[in-house]
Parts: sequence; structure tokens; C-alpha cells
Amino acid sequence: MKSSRRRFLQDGAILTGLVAGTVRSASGQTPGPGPENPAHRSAGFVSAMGERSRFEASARIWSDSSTGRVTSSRTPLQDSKGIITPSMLHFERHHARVPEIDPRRHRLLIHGLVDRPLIFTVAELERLPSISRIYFLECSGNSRNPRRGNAETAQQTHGMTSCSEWTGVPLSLLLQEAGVQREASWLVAEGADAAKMTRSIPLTKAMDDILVAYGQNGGALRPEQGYPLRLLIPGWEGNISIKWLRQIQVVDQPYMTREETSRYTDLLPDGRARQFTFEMDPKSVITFPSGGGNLPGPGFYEITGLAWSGRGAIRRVEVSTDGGANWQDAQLQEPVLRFAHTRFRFAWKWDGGEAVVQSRCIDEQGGFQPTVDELIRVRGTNYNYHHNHIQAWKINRDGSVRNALV
Ligand SMILES: Nc1nc2c(c(=O)[nH]1)N[C@H]1C(S)=C(S)[C@@H](COP(=O)(O)O)O[C@H]1N2
Ligand SMILES: [Mo]
Repeated sequence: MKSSRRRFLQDGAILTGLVAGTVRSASGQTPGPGPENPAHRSAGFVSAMGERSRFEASARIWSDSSTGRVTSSRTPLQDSKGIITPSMLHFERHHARVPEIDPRRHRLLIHGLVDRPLIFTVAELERLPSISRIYFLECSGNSRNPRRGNAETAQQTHGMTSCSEWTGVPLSLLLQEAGVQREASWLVAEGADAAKMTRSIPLTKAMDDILVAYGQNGGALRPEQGYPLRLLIPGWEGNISIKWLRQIQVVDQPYMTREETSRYTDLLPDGRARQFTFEMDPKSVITFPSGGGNLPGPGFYEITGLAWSGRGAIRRVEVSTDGGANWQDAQLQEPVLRFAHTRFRFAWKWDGGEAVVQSRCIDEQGGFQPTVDELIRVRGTNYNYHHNHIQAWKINRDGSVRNALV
């Protein structure tokens, strides 16, 4: 697996004058006097909240809607470096608006088929034994059927996935405290936003790994991510990770809410629909080079991207630089975690000709990514959630990069 990179480095030549030659800069210029003395902030300047360098411009994007209501924004994957999404760049999706909740007034109610209904304040929850885990969160509407859109950049095509370290209390602990009754088999979770987002969740998943999260990347949840409390349901479609969580009812059947009947079902060619399609299928995307980007000239590049699966850990990522004729293993960067983004890297020398670069991943269950055509053949053209097709970026001779699928 590590072989492609190692072989590449042994071949040597490619890096000469770029990395190995410290005397020459990457563009082959001779060394100058180095950076001028930069301007400084005033002496003794410190700040209560750090800000990024003013030279950094990476930002979320959204599309203006005809109603004037913007309901989602996307993570700039093309700028991503490791596997963690900075909290301020986590994608956001809300069916109504983002509520401003005072944590001192917020409550979580657990009731229904339990021996002891419970009400928790946020402070009470934070006192309980907690855990931190790195998980991706992806909207099932991410990377839709490319034949139905005209998205050009990785942010537009795949920016509704993000990955954070989440901290919270295992939901199983709260349910044990409440005492789940024998006939219980599902939960119904509800948010405190204007949408009152409500979803049915199998009890088995709750007893396994669902978190009632209050922390994100070492701080409190962001308002957009559900402050002060949300469900974080590892590997499952983002919609079910209820934000601004205020109520969990333990029940004996799914409640067929709007989000699992009129929405978040997948229409098949024969007119039937898949329902409760919880797990996100294995997916990967090359983040560099990617659509809208530009390669300054022929030579060495590290192709890099992200892979993830709602069915477990990523086992393998393959990269093609010739439009899918040949595939080689990319290097997986540690840590490779279940239900988390995995960073892959692949050393490449661009010869300056037209090239199409693609990645495809395989997860621990053997799940893989189909081509767009294969997926459409099986699932039809109405199918638009859970589209885990192989993404392809075309590099033109002038170095410009565009989406090869639109
Ligand atoms: N209460 C509530 N929870 C919600 C939503 C919502 O509108 N209201 N949107 C859902 C959808 S569709 C997704 S994809 C995820 C997005 O989580 P994020 O905004 O933290 O990225 O939240 C889910 N949880
Ligand atoms: Mo979503």
C-alpha cells in the first residue's frame, strides 16, 4: 500500500530541485534574502479569541435560494489539510433557522417506554461520564447525481461532509438510567428549532454508539451544529443526528415522520422507495487537485483527498490518473478510524498533458464506489440521496482543473 510513494521516492529524480535541492526554490529561482521583516501587531498584543491569519480566505459557501431562505452551507474541502474540519468551517444544514439557545434554560427529556422518565440540564449532562470520538457527519444529499447538476468544485459537489472530534455522553448510559422497558425497540428524537426536526432511531444503534454531544473539537458545539446539545449518530445520514436536542421518546415502532416518509427516502426505477437508508455508503473525493483549481506547471504533485464510510473503517483507496485505465493504491494516513474521514495521499508527476484523476475506496465490509453509470443503471435517475459515485477531475493542458462528470 505504501509502495507507490516509496517507489516514487526511490526513483528519485522527480523531487530533485524541489525538495531535495534546498538551494533552489520550487520554481527554480535562486535564493533571495528571505522574507522582509514582516509588520507586527502592537507590542504585548494578545487576544481573548484567536483569529486566523488575514492572509487566509478559506470559507463556507451557500447558494442563494429563491425564497431568500438559505438552509445549508458547505465545507471548503479543497483547502482541507488533515482529517479534522475546523469548527468554523463545518458544513451546516438546517430546515428552519438556527435557534439561539441559552444552555441554562435548555432541558433534555427522556420519556416513553421507560421505568423512570428523566429531565437533564446541560450542566447535569456534562457531569456524567463522557467520551470523545472523531466522526464524520455527512448530509445524505451530499454529492448528488452529477448528471442533474452543474457543480464545479469539490466544495460544491462534496462539501456537505465534515469531520470533528465530538464529546458527549453515550446515549446508552442515559437510557440505562431511565430503564428501557421490554417492548421498546425505537426512539423518537426531537430538536428545539423551529423545524422541530424529528426522527425515529432503532434502539440497537442507541445502545451501540450514539452520543449526546455537547463538545466539538475541544470546545462547545457551534450554534450551527446544535448548541448546546445534539445527537451524533456515527456513520449514519446527517439528517438523523438531531441538533438542539430536547426530547427522546422511547417507543415500540418507527413513527414515520416527515423526514422518513416525504423526505430522506430514495425513489427507485420501479416506483418503490428505499426507506430508513441510515448508513452512508463508502465515498472518496480528491481534494487536490480538484475542480476550480489550477496546476502551475508540469512536475511533482501530491494528489490528496478524503475517504469515509458509514459501514466502518476505510481499508483501501485507489487512484487513477489516466481516466480509469489503471488504478494504484494511495497511501492511507494514520489515524484510519471507523466512521471518520481518512486522508489519502498519492505521489504523482504531471507531464503537462490532459489527465483525469479519480479516487475510489473500499471499506472494511468490502463496500466500494460505483461509477456514475453503474449507479444510475441500478438505482435510476430519480435516486439522488446516497450518491456515492466515483468523482473525476479533468486537468487541462493549461493546468486548469474542472469537474469531468458535468
Ligand atoms: N433539529 C434539527 N436537527 C437537524 C437538522 C435540522 O434542521 N434541525 N438538520 C439535519 C440535517 S438534514 C443534517 S445533514 C445535519 C447537519 O448537521 P450540521 O449542520 O451540524 O452539519 O443535521 C441534522 N439535524
Ligand atoms: Mo441533511
